[in-house]
Amino acid sequence: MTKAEDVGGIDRGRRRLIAGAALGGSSVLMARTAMAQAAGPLVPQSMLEQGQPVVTPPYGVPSKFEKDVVRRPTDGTPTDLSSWSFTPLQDLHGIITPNGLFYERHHNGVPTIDPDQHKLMIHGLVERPLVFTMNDLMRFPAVSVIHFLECSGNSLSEYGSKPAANVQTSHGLLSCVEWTGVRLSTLLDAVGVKPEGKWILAEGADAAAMTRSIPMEKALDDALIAFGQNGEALRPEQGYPVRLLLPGFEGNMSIKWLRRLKVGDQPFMTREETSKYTDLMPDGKARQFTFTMQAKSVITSPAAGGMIEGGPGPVQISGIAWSGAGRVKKVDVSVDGGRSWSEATLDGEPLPKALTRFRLPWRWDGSPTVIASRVTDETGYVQPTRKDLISERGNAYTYHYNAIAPWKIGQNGEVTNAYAAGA
Ligand SMILES: Nc1nc2c(c(=O)[nH]1)N[C@H]1C(S)=C(S)[C@@H](COP(=O)(O)O)O[C@H]1N2
Ligand SMILES: [Mo]
Repeated sequence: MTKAEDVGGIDRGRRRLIAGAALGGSSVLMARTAMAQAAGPLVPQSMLEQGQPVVTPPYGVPSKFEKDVVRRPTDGTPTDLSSWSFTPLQDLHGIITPNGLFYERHHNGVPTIDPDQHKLMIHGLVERPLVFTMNDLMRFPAVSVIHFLECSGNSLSEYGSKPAANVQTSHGLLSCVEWTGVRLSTLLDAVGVKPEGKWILAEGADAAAMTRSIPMEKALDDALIAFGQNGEALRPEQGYPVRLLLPGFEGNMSIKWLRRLKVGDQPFMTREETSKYTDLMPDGKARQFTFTMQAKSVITSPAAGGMIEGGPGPVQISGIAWSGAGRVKKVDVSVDGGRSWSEATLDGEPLPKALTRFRLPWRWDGSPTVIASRVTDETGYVQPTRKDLISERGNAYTYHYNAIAPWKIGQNGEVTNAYAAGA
């Protein structure tokens, strides 16, 4: 067939469609029903009935068949005000977390803030203390960047004797979105930091009034005053209308509902810093200001809490890797309990301080085994085993767990956390 005839064919088809539409939608459906009956039972019901019109609903939601793909709360806190919920990593595909599935960690609930009333003050050791409205902030040059956010308490269950039953609760205090905002360095330029200004106190406008001390070096590097999340405004849970984002640092420092930045000459030693976000070492010393989230990876499919459906055969192993220190360099995957490792394929060029998706096709022969992933980042740091991590840090440690996560595959295809299974 020549190209001209080809185009003619499409044209003829389109004319027929237009004629059908002129007769009205119902006669098109009737004609199709007759065709469908002639064609036999393979024609799905969805071709025989009218679909939903546009803007049903005005703000789109996932298919009703995806109703189980949701954040799940922890069962570990007595109140849902100071609590957290986990991202369903096992159900996600690439590196971006949909906004409705972003993990949550609130110390005193989610405040309701009118963006027209909200203000951000920058004061302390600066030449010109300033108060910015949201409108003021929007007039500065902005950037959009993809970064993960991980709570330093992510995977803390894996230190103890009761490791999590599924990957959502073992690794789900982790999300990754495209953030939009103004570089903090741009705003610091506007206020003029005095030479003795070395630390910044960041304060949230929630009932917890959360505060953390931010080193000036980070503030001038890639810190972001973020108001956008995956192309739309921040969700209330993520700090609407504006939050601090410190790429690669422990989630706690990315203060939500940001209302104040105060420049000082030393760390402010807030409550978070003197008690909770300090790591106790085996020698009794405390590791304070452990800001950077070290490299970590996890297989999300097949993963603990799931199943290999349909028995032995090809299985696409897939997971995520990330590093607060920069880019992922490589990910190795073992399908024999760590005896041998093969390099996984990475989806495109890894982005700094963002999730990287890795994949490895595998043929499961149906016998029980243990699968695991191990990341190496661009600094050369290699993700440790749990044994090595614990022998270095001891058991009093609660935060910054980043060891290799081994998943056990049973004869029936059931996938369980190998630590929970005693491996
Ligand atoms: N104002 C304020 N900022 C906050 C918190 C909070 O409770 N209040 N929680 C912190 C903690 S511990 C984490 S891990 C992240 C969680 O951000 P997310 O809820 O958007 O996932 O926000 C941090 N910033
Ligand atoms: Mo956190």
